Amino acid sequence: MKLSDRSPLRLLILSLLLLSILAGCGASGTAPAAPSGESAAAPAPAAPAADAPTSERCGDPSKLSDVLRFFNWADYIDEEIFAQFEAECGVKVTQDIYASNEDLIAKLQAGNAGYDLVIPSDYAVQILINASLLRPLEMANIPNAANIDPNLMGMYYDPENTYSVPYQWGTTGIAYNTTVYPEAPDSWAAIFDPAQVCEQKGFASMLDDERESIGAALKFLGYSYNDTDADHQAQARDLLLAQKECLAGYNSENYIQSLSSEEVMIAHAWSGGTAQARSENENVKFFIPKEGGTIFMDNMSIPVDAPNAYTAEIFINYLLDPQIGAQLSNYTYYFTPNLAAQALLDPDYYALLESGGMLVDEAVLARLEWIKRDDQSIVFSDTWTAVKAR
Ligand code: SPD
Repeated sequence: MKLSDRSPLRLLILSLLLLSILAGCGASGTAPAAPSGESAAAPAPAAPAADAPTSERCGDPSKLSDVLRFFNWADYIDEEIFAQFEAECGVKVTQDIYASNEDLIAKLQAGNAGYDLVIPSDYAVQILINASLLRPLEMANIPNAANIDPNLMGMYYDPENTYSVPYQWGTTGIAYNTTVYPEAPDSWAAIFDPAQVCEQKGFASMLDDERESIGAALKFLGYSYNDTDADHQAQARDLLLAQKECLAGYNSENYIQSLSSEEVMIAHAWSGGTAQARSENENVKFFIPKEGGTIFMDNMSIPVDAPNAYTAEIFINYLLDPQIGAQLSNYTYYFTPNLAAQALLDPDYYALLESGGMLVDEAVLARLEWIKRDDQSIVFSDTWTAVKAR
């Protein structure tokens, strides 16, 4: 059976996978009650002006701001959605880009960033909650949260979804160009073994992301992505320093373009980004190394000092609409947590992921690990500073 078929069996397999993922993530398994769908307990709005938005998807127009400031990862939304939201609700969305969770966390820690909506990954949600940097979501303003797969609510990092709702999920592994690798590689050795990576000197890149890149080195060495042992961190540092001699660079923001233009032939990469490159260049494929890769859930959250929290909740609700949710994943090629959107994905969405090696079956799932934080995780920053400094 082709996984690209929209058969009940495929949907069952995906559901089972999601249940396994949930178990791996330590979710509570108790999804919060579905939102009521009622509008916010606010005074009845005055009659709208002639040019005011009338769509139900815009909430209470009298409470919307003119502008919404969105802080997001690169290539992680179809910008047409901004134009559609502006046409429908009269709110202009502006977007700035960050390269890693650590960059996002630093920006919010500095204060007064002015952002209304951010997209932290699983462990970063936990860090931001612990630092009191997120604002509780008013779920009455987000009735489309009922479209989210209940198995993906209540994850370990925010058990009641007080501060976050899922946006997109995916995996981290290696992207490669089949013209250089007619035999698909299967190990991190392709990018960490000096003999192999230096054969592609100047044509290989790593993600500019301390938890992902140090974690990948740790995994190649036989350790966990989350290993903070000083000796293991030193081994990972030395491996990354040796590899650095032969890299084109660290790149989280342009690796998609570098892969599709063939400036880079092998890259540490995220699944959806690699699929975006494959949609431009069919020589680009992806694999999860036999030693293991990561799985992640990225989430929508509102900073505690967001100037326009209500508008952010209305935009979150808009993104969770079935049609908009499908438009989002048709563009990003990441997996949607929106059950109502899944049936609306383009016919070639799963076909591209399947032929490109991005689908997650049970064998792949067994090799995936969540990046997590604990009180020792600061050592990753020290190791990363040592790697980047040289
Ligand atoms: N281009 C968007 C990439 C989003 C990746 N976020 C996940 C990071 C997991 N560590």
